[in-house]
Amino acid sequence: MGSQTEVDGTLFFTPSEPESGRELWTSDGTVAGTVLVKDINPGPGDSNPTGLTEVNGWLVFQACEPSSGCEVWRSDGTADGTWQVDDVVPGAASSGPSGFTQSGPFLYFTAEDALHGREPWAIRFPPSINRYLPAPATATTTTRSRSTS
Ligand SMILES: [Ca+2]
Ligand SMILES: [Ca+2]
Repeated sequence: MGSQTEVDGTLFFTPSEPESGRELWTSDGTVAGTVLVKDINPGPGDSNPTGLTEVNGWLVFQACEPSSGCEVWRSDGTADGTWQVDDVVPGAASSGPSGFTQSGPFLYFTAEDALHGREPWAIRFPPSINRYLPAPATATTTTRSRSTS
């Protein structure tokens, strides 16, 4: 079980394995090309990726890990290219993002925080730039605002 989607001919799916738990995998259709992208929640705990959605040639999804909870992640199919887009509810609490859609420079989704409840959010993405930036840079190169529409 788990969700799956295809981005540029690459299949992403979320099997559960004893060593890594339920994590993001990718496959090009061959056995050798079927690999764990990243053990987002290190060890046997699940990151349980859900809501796998193609947005401008990369994958956006929700994943969970202990330090930040369940938040927005993206992947280009490599470990280095898989990182958390934003910790919408800072720290271990989860925003539970879902319903990812892309419109213009924005990624839209719904997320929940204590102040607003579940509401629409938008993150500005210049994908042609972000796609190739190393992970630590994302915190300073993405800006976030609540959707007003
Ligand atoms: Ca894991
Ligand atoms: Ca969080």
